[in-house]
Amino acid sequence: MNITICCTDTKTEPWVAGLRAALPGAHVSVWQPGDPQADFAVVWAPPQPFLDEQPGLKVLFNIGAGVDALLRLRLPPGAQVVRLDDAGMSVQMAEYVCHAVIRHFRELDAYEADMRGGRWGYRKPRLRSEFTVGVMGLGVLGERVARALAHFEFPVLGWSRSPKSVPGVRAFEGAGQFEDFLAASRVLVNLLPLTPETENLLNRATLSRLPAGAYLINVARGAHVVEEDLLALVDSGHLAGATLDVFRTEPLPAGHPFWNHPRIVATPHTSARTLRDESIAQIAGKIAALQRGEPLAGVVDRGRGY
Ligand code: NDP
Ligand code: OXD
Repeated sequence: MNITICCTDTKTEPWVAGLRAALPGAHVSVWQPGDPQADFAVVWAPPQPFLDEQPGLKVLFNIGAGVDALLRLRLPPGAQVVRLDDAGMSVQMAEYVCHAVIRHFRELDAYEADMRGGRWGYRKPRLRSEFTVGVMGLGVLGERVARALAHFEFPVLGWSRSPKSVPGVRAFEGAGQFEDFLAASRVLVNLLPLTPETENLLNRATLSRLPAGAYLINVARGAHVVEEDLLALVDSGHLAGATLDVFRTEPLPAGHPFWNHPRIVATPHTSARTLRDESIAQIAGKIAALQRGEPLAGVVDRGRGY
């Protein structure tokens, strides 16, 4: 069995070593132009010539949860695309989102500014019952985030394409229930995949449906949000602010208004990182399952886009 690795912006040697250790019978190498055909590929943002030279690939293992960038390429027609299925990401995402929600709810940013300014002062406690958090996307990451928020006793809503039942979460589904979901969400968390249906979904019209003073947390993809519309709504006061981990252009360009905006917290696409050891174990486990003829979890539906 041949496994080729083609991951942009990734130190590949540890992946080679890890996969060799996990699958001792496999030939594992980093792709070079002209290499022989491989059975499986481990990829992140591969260049198109790699895919064109490897038409016989059976499976492309994407070392991330989101496959939007991969699906924009011309893929080997018979290859399955398999995304990382949690592999240590959902707990990171739950930490990040709960931190952002609690920081906003408890006004910790204002307390930090007070302490830096030498001011000792209390704010009136906010009512948790008025801080309904709406989670867009109830998949591997969204469901974990929604459950974690429910542990803190926030009222939690979830929105997905198909009906979902998650304990402690009021579920909304499909385009028909989107406006009601937005209208009830004082904090909106985006954990949708980026697809033709979800691109630019957070725009002036949809963000205006949120209650006055609402807060946005975007941890999915920058292209879900029309950035000028978000800025205009924050500047007008309709939105209290935003925590953004992802941007239309990454790295965030110098001079972009998000860098220094007083009501926007920005982080460099780091809310849930790919963990190498967990990912290698998952990929090796899936290859072994395939060899035994078992079905795989995390296979992407190319038509649906996630
Ligand atoms: P999943 O594919 O497991 O879940 C996607 C969820 O979105 C599902 O609940 C799905 O509904 C819902 N959904 C998809 N399309 C629509 C639609 N048109 N309308 C309503 N709901 C929709 O994805 P993950 O939870 O694993 O990951 C989500 C995204 O998070 C990734 O695609 C990636 O972009 C981003 N991400 C960001 C990271 C970061 O560091 N910032 C790290 C990892 C991921 P249904 O259940 O009905 O199918
Ligand atoms: C992912 C990401 O999709 O890191 O895994 O954004």
